[in-house]
Amino acid sequence: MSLTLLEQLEQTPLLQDRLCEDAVLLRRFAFAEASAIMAALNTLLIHAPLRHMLTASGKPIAVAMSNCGDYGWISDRQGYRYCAINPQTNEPWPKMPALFHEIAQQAATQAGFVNFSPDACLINRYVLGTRMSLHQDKDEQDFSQPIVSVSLGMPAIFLLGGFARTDKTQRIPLLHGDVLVWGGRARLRYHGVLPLKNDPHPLLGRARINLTFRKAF
Ligand code: MD3
Ligand code: FE
Repeated sequence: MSLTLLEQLEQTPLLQDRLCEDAVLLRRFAFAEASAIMAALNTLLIHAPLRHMLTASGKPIAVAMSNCGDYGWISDRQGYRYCAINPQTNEPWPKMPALFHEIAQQAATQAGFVNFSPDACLINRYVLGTRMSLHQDKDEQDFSQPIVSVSLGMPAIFLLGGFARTDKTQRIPLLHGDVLVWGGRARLRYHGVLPLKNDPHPLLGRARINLTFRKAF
């Protein structure tokens, strides 16, 4: 019996992959905690529902988003920024579950970034066809702090670029439970996600969730 590349990756145990200087892919790092993460997520999303925020030009963002933690990343006609209040509910964002903080901190440590204490967790939901175009994450105060991302549900092809938008990109499949850590020299690399293909996941169905942990301030 032969397996597809994705099936082979699915069966790969914990594997650490250096993507470029200061970027580490921890395959399956959050796999065992995935159902606990989803349970905590479903509860907090009741209080801060996923929605399509608007860009400064007034267009809705394709990825549905929410946040937990002390600060949340928001976009509206005024632009992008971190905010302690959810403008949709006028309430603070739900508390970051201890499990989330723990996984992010352990992943950062594993990748060589000790004492990472994220104050913001952006929750991204992708459905069929949803993509995220190439961008840099530069709304945080201190670029010496890493970013940790946790992928759940349907697989996605992640685009890893360089320091200019037009630099050539590498394609990296991200699977359920995979964790990425970006710091140091990789922190301001361009990156994005190709349109999601139909490959329903047993736990999440036709959706992909990505959590990004940051220190906003
Ligand atoms: C590389 N999210 O929310 S996670 C984002 O899959 C974002 O939802 C994507 O890009 C997603 O901003 C990609 C991987 C990631 C996150 C942050 C990075 C890669 C990064 C910061 C710098 C360089
Ligand atoms: Fe990003």
